[in-house]
Amino acid sequence: MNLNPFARKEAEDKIKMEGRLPPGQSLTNRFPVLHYGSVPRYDLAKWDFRIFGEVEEPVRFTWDEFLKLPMRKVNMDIHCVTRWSKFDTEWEGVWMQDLIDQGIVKLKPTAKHVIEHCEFNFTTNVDLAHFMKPTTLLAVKYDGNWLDPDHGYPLRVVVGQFKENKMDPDARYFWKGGKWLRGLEFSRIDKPGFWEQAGYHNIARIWPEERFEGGW
Ligand SMILES: Nc1nc2c(c(=O)[nH]1)N[C@H]1C(S)=C(S)[C@@H](COP(=O)(O)O)O[C@H]1N2
Ligand SMILES: [Mo]
Repeated sequence: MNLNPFARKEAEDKIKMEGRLPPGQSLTNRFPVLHYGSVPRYDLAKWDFRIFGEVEEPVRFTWDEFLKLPMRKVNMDIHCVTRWSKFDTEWEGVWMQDLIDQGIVKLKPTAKHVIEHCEFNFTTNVDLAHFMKPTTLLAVKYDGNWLDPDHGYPLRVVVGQFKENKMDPDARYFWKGGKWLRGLEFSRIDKPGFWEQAGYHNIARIWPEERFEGGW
């Protein structure tokens, strides 16, 4: 931890010069915790994860089975609608496209939206095209360690953007990544989730500041 009071600002200025600081955001070196409700505790022997909806065959994974899926490491910038951004974060997990390429999941052509189903009936929704991007990961590790309970242990979705693809017009705010993920529903129709129903923007692109529906 750098204790120089100007260090945060200096780091932010550097990121800004690189064109990586979206409008209305500021850099944090911390990792804030944000969610509604309480943090679930798990017995991983009883945990499972399901993929259902517009798929040829619904699939269910135990924790051991999930860990045998192909894993990738990705480095991304993440941007929270509450105006903090965190740069060069490293995640490890499953990229949906790998499951499709390996025939583990077969989508029906009618699949157009993805609903992330989390513990306590929390959901969030993303269009299929965005969900399939390499910037959307089903993450089990952050910074080389298993996720903290607060940050979604044992599995969460992460949405971010690659620094090489700065100002990615399609990048989404971090709330589109559900913590404590238990299922993915591929759907014909869109189903606005918890924050979306509370007034947050349904699409939630960062660069045009799609924070709230109606732009308030
Ligand atoms: N299950 C669940 N996932 C959630 C939320 C939530 O309330 N419940 N909040 C979202 C919001 S608003 C944000 S900003 C991020 C925060 O992730 P973090 O706590 O790891 O920073 O998680 C998202 N995922
Ligand atoms: Mo958030």
